[in-house]
Amino acid sequence: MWKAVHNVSCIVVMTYFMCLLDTFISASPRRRVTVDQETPLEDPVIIYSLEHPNSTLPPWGDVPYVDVNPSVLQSDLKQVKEDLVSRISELKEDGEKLRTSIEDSKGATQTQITSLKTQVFEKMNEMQNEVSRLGLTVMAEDCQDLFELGYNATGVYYLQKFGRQVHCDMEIDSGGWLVIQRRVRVDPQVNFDQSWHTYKKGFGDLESEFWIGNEFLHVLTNQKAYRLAVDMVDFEKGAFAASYSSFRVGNEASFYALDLGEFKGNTTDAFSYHHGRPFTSNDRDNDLYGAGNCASYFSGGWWYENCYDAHLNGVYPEPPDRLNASFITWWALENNTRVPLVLTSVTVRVKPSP
Ligand SMILES: *[C@@H]1O[C@H](CO)[C@@H](O)[C@H](O)[C@H]1NC(C)=O
Ligand SMILES: *[C@@H]1O[C@H](CO)[C@@H](O)[C@H](O)[C@H]1NC(C)=O
Ligand SMILES: *[C@@H]1O[C@H](CO)[C@@H](O)[C@H](O)[C@H]1NC(C)=O
Ligand SMILES: *[C@@H]1O[C@H](CO)[C@@H](O)[C@H](O)[C@H]1NC(C)=O
Ligand SMILES: *[C@@H]1O[C@H](CO)[C@@H](O)[C@H](O)[C@H]1NC(C)=O
Ligand SMILES: [Ca+2]
Repeated sequence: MWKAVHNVSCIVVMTYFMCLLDTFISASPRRRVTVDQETPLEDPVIIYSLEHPNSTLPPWGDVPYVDVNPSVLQSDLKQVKEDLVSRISELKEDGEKLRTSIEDSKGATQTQITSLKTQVFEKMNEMQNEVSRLGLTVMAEDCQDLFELGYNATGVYYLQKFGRQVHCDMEIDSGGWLVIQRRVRVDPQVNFDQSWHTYKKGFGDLESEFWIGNEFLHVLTNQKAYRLAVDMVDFEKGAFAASYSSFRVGNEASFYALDLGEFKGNTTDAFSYHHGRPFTSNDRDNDLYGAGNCASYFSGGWWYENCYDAHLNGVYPEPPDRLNASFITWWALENNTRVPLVLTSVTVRVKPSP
């Protein structure tokens, strides 16, 4: 009897699962989804092999971005979908038989029937929740997706789509923020005077100071529209905030060119000076400074022009002063005079545009 009841609930759950598959196929040709063709289609839960955020985390920095051949993925999903269609029509027949046999059963009391109905609905809800959770886990593209799944703790998560870890801030400004750069006082400080290759792949420690990596920035900010926020603390003047309505990083052929939207904040719009600029590192001079390389001159890779108004990858100011132009700096205005903010704390974070 229970098997039959279970099958009825499967009809509903399978139909729901079909919708999820439709979403994958129409909206997401580039997702990294592991399809297990060998597994019998009894239970939608095992069609995808999933990694829990806590499971064997690959070492930070060494994991290459995994690109998926969209046509292979599409055809795998088509096969799964066809199998599901035939499985669902089988289940519909089973369900019809069950309905007939329940109508025919003379012995069942009203209480027994009510209890049976309750069980069916409970099972349905349970499985729908599970399928919905799995669907979204497979699709998680950033911290906002994880946040919507109920992961509400700030910390390091594994994003299966990219085969890498990210640091998510789930508290500030409604949560769902993916941190792309952070500067804090640690011992020893992370060295931000790095090569093109190191900036490309990212470096540092996701729990303290890091640069997330230019290649990841490019891929991330081209999967959907993002906005950017910068939290900073000057060593004497306290906290300031800057945000930009959009943020996108070009591919390596463009030297990871920076595309910034409109500024908001309680400091000056220093970052816009770098809008449209390619990235420069100590071994790749793409800046507009004729006499040398800004990254070598001021230390740290950045979207330099000639050279900077914002310089968040500079040397950690220890001890801080306002005279050393290699320090982490954001040029502000005070009484119409340009003043460098010298920063002892910076967080740069992104979140999908509303
Ligand atoms: C995940 O890892 C964190 C930190 O190591 C731990 O506190 C937590 O209990 C783990 N959660 C699960 C579900 O394993
Ligand atoms: C985070 O999620 C847990 C478990 O779902 C919940 O108990 C808790 O209230 C949530 N915390 C916040 C701040 O929303
Ligand atoms: C700027 O805004 C941030 C974030 O709201 C706030 O913490 C900070 O105190 C503000 N600073 C000034 C100088 O108003
Ligand atoms: C600025 O700071 C860096 C790192 O501490 C140091 O190497 C450099 O000599 C300083 N420059 C000046 C002009 O003080
Ligand atoms: C700006 O003006 C205020 C008020 O007159 C003064 O306290 C402050 O020192 C000035 N700041 C600068 C950088 O001159
Ligand atoms: Ca130059």
